[in-house]
Amino acid sequence: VVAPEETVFRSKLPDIEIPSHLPLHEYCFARAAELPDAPCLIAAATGTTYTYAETRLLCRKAAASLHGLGVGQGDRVMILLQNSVEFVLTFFGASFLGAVTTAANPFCTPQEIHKQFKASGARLIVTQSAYVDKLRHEAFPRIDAARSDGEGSVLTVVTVDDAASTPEGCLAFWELVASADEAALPAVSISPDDPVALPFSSGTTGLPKGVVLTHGGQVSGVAQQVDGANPNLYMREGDVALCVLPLFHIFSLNSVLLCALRAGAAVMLMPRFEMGAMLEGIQRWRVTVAAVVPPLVLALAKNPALEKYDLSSIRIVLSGAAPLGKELVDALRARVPQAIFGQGYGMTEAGPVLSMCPAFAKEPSPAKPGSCGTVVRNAELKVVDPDTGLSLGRNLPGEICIRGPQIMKGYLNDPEATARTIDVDGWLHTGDIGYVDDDEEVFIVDRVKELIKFKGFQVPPAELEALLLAHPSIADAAVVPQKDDAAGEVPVAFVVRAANSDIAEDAIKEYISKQVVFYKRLHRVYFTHSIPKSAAGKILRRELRAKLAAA
Ligand code: AYL
Repeated sequence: VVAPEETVFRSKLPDIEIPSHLPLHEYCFARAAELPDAPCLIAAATGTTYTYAETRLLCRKAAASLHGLGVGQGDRVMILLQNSVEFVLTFFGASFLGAVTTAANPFCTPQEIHKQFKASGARLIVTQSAYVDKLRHEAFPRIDAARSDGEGSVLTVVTVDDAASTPEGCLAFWELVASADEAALPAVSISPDDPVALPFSSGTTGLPKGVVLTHGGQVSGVAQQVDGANPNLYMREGDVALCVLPLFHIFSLNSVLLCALRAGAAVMLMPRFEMGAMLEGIQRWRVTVAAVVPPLVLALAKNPALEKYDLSSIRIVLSGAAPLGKELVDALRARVPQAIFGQGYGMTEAGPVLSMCPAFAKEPSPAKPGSCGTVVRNAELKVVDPDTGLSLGRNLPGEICIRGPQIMKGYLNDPEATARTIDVDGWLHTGDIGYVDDDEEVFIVDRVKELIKFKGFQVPPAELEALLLAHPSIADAAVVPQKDDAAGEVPVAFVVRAANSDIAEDAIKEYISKQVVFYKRLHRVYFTHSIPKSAAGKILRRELRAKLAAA
C-alpha cells in the first residue's frame, strides 16, 4: 500500500540554525555579556530596572538559594506569583540547576493549586505572603522552614515580600538571594531533552495535565520566533516588551519573556492588568512590543483614557490565545495608528507557537485581517480531515497538526494522553479547525476539542463536569462554551436534576464558584432531561453547542 500524498505547509522563510544544544538559560542570556548594562527587567510597580548583568547574576543567586534548600536537577519548583522580578529569577534559577518550574495562577483555589502541586511532584513553592493561607489547606504537607527531606513530609515555602512580613514557617526570598553564593552553583550537565517547564493544560480532552517542555524544545520555539537573519517576530536591543499577560501562561512566558531576553530587549513586568497603570507604564518606558489577548484589545479600544497617553512608541501589537476579529483591530488601530497589528497562534503543548504574523518580521510581508500568520520556520504544518485523518489541501478546513523540534515531549506521567495527541509520526494534533490559504496564511475557524476559552484562559469542561456530578442533586451534566462578546466564550452547563431534586440555577453556580478560579465560573445553567451521548458514552458536545446557537 502506498501512503497517500500529504500536503505539508512550511514557512516561506528559510530554515535557520537553532542552537538547541544550549540549556535555555544560556540561550536566553547569550547576549548578557555583550549588553551587560542594557535594561533587562523593569518592575513597573516600583520603577526598579535591572540590567542584563544584574538579572543574570540574580538568577544565579536564586539558583544557589534553591540549591541550598535542596532543589537539584530534575526537581520541580512551583511558582505561585503574579508577574514580578521574583518570577523571572525563580524560573531561571531553577533552569540553572536543571530543575523544572511549574507555574500556577495565584487566584486559583487551594484545591486547584494542590492538584497541580501534587501532580508535578513539587516540594517547594515560591509565592507571595497573601497566598500562603491557601497552602495551609489540609491537603498540603505542613509548611516548615526546614529543608524538605524528599519524602514530601514538609513543604518549603519561600515568600517574595518584605522579609519583615514573612509568614510563619516561610523563608524570605530576598534574604536567601542576598546571602547566596552564585560561585557555589553545582556543575550540572543539561541535555536538550531535559524538562525545564511544566505548564498545565487540558489539551484536547479531559483534565489538566502537566505539559513537559524541554530545554531544546523551548530554545527551538524561541528561535523560530526571534532568531535568524530575518526574525519572524523582530525584537532587538532597545525594544521594550509589555509583560502584562500572566507569566504562568505560556504565551507570556515564551513569546514575551524568553523571546525578549533572547533578543536583548527589556521586559516591563506588570503584576496585574490595571488599565491606568498599564497606559502609564507604556508611556513612561516607551513600550515597543505589546503582547495582548482579544479582551484586552477590546478594553483598550473602548477606553477613552487612551487619548491622554502617548502610545506612539508601540510598533507591534501581538494578539494570541483566542480569535481576534477584524472589527476589534480596526477599533484599536485608530488609537495606535503607527503599530502593526497581528496574531500569533499557539497551544501550550505545541511549544507554543504554530504560526506568527509575517508582518512582524524584520523583512515584513503583509497578513490579512483575521489571519493567524504563517507557520513558523523549522516546522511542518498539515491540515487533516478530523474523521478520516487524511491530509487536506489549501483552503480546506480540517484539524491543524504541527511537527517540529519545539513541541512538547509529552504529558507528564500520561503516555496514553500523549499518544492521543502526538501520533506515531510525530504530528501533534491541536484539536483546532483551520485552513491554510493561497498565501500560506493560517485561519482558525472552529475547535473540535472540548476546551472552553474565557478571555484566553483555559476552562476544561471535564473539570466542571466532575464537580457537578459530585453534587447529590445532580444526575448528569455537560459543560460547553457559549459565545460571549466580552470574554469570547463563557462556560455554561446542561444539568439533569436528580430524582426529586429541585435545585436551582443559582445554587449550582454558587456551588461551582466556591471551588474554582473566577474564569471557570458557570455563566448559565440549563436544565434538561438528558445529556446527548454517543454509543460509547461520550457527550455529544456539538449537539449542545448547536442548541445554544439556535436559542
Ligand atoms: P493554550 N486564534 C484563535 N485561537 C487561538 C489562537 C489564535 N490566535 N491562539 C490560541 N488559540 C486557541 O494552550 C486554540 O484553540 O495556549 C489553541 O489550541 O492556553 C488554544 O487556544 C491553546 O490554548 C503566542 C501566541 C502562545 C499565542 C499563544 C497561545 C497560547 C495559548 C504564543 O505567540
